[in-house]
Amino acid sequence: MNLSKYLKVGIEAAENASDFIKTQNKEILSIDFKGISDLVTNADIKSEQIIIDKITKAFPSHRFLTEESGLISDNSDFCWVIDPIDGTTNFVHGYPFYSISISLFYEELPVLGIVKHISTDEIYYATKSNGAFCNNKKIFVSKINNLSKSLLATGFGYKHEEIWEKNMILHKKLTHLTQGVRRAGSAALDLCHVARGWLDGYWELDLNAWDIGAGIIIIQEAGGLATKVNGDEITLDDREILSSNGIIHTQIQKNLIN
Ligand code: LIP
Repeated sequence: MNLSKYLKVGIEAAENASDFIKTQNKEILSIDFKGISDLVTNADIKSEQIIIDKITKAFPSHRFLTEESGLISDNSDFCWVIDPIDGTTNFVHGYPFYSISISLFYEELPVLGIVKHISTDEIYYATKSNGAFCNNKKIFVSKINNLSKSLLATGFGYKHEEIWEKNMILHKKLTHLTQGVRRAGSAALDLCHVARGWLDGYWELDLNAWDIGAGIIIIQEAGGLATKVNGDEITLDDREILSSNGIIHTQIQKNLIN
């Protein structure tokens, strides 16, 4: 399947939304709460509309799964999975680690992923079997082969319940076994940093498809692995992810499971 026309429109949509988000700042934002610390702003809503309008104009029959609107239409093999601002809490505070994540799934499998790091103007993208890129430069995962020499990342959902408590314990355990575990607050960017070899692995246990859709294929095309914690293939319905350079995948996995 030639994916270049989908990539072109996807990148234009991400850049249009990014240009809009750059005009927004905490002084003018209207902020709402989806949960105690789960924020949504007018910028999340507007960014999502800019992306959906751009893609729908080019591919009117395609369906969408988005953070702010959920599932839009259901009769196409093509599904665009969108997080209009991944790392909204960071964005609201002006902490420069938030992104736009756009992915395309064909028959439930990822074929294209785009992540725009707005504050650094870096755009990551990958299409099936064509490799992964950052600003048009090919990227590859690291070659670290031992957990004790690795730098990892993780994240925590908004519900401070059983899974949150469990991952706090795993964060401490893996911090002890590695050179450190970062928690920066945008799953999409954490996955891209594994893809470019800045991190050697990233896991999270309470996530949504739109947080990880693009990062999954960007890591796979950069030579890494992205699976469920038990190693099974990850699908849009899964709410957890374990990603790595592939070499230390089982070393991380066995410490997350046991
Ligand atoms: C965020 C993720 C992050 C996770 C946060 C939140 P959002 O997505 O990117 O990894 O730890 O809890 O889910 O809500 O900013 O789109």
